Amino acid sequence: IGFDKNAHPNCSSILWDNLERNPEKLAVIGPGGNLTYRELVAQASNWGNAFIAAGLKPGERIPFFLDDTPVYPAAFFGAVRAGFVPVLLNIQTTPDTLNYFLKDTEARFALCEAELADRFAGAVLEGTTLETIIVANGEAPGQMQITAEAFLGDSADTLACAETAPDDMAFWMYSSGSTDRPKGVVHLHHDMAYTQASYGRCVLQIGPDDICFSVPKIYFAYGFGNSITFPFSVGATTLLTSGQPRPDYVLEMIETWRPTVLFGLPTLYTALARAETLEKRDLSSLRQSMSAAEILSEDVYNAWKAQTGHGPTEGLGSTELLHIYLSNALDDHRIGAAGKRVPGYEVRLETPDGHAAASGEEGVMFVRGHSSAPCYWNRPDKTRDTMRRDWIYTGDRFVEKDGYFYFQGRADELIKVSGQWVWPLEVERCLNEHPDVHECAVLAHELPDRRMALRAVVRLKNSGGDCEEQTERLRQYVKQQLTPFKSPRIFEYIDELPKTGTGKIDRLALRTGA
Ligand code: 3SK
Repeated sequence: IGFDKNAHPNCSSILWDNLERNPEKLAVIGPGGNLTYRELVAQASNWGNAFIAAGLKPGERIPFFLDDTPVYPAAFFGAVRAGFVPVLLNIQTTPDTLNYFLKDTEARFALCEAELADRFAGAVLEGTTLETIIVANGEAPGQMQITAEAFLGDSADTLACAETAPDDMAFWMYSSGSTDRPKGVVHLHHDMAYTQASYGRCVLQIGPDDICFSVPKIYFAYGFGNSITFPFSVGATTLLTSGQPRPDYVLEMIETWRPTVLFGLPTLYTALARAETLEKRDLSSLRQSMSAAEILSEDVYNAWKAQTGHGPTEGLGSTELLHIYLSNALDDHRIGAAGKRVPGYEVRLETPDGHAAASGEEGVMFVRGHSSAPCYWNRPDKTRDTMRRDWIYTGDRFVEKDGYFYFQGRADELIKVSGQWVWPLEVERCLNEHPDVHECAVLAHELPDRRMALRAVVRLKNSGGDCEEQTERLRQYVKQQLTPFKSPRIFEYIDELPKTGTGKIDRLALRTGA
């Protein structure tokens, strides 16, 4: 892909380059306000200067506990240009984990959304080094809190770039494991530009006239690329919206702001495809839609295509690689596949005995590319497990056919039922094809005699009716489509499956009943 790492000593150039290229163009639009590139650079400079004036040291971390408003890119680019390290936190974090993040980052300054400012109190602050909480988009009533306006004061709206290098630490995100506490994923100054040179340029292909709308938030690596890296790299516009992305709200935002590219996850497309008002909505501004993280079901793909003229282009990435490394193409899509290798990334599948998997044979995926995080912060054990020389061990199992990769589940998710192994994903896919099922998750369930069984947690399209009959229908369906031992023993019905802050089904919450 012809990438020169040395041309990217500080990732703020992704924003600053627009000052010459198109200063009067809209960089950000949305309910939280519009900003031209000139205005956004000025605000980013205010933030960078204010952090310097507050006495932050080079490399010092600043946790961001922010929703998607113009403050996010302004404070992010100001911080990195001045040599500080934003830490992008999931705003749905529990108090206990927030306390852990604050301690892990050893931060003195944090930036938080006014609506969430009351979280920064009591046990959340215990044992941390926090001195100042800068509150954006509202009042700052709490202990140690100061409004963004007061913090920024009359700081200058030009900012010299700190002397950073391409391999210096630029920002962190946290990657959550299903059992362990989250790990701080360290990204370097050249990583954003690499995701643009690979996925951005080779797959996404947006241009300056595009308006990008990422429903997944900026704190999620996927949303970060969609809302910040890709639009700003080409002088396009990003639509930022805050609050819960309920389907009707998302549809209303599309009608109002007329984005050209939509980014979502399968859970979003499933909800949008089934929204009662969908057919009445004007979605004609959208010329492409992108999906990641999980595989879309065929009916949702087709429903979206029927409504917009295009199916969502699916890909798969990770926080460790910063963005997508497997993707379908805009004009060539295999339903059910995560896609092909994205140019700029090498991928390989390894069988359990350590050999390279042949085509059609299953293996665990390793990925290599110049946007990969070099380590997890302060976690040498986890770093050793995942960062193997310059390869990242993903823990995802795939089969490759004709260059397309088909996800088979996680390497650590196998469940033994009646002495035979079952991949929950296979059963979920089968149940999702049933016309009564909106979405579902299949989990391990330990019986009183210690044997394992399958438990399906199902959201039906229409609730009500006889539960036992419904269960029997679903049980028989799986038996016929797959094989009897793969049919879940236990069925539970639920109005809404819990989701993680990034929109994936929250298996941990389903497992622990949290
Ligand atoms: O889950 C994904 O597919 C993903 C995509 C882009 C960036 C980050 C992630 C986790």
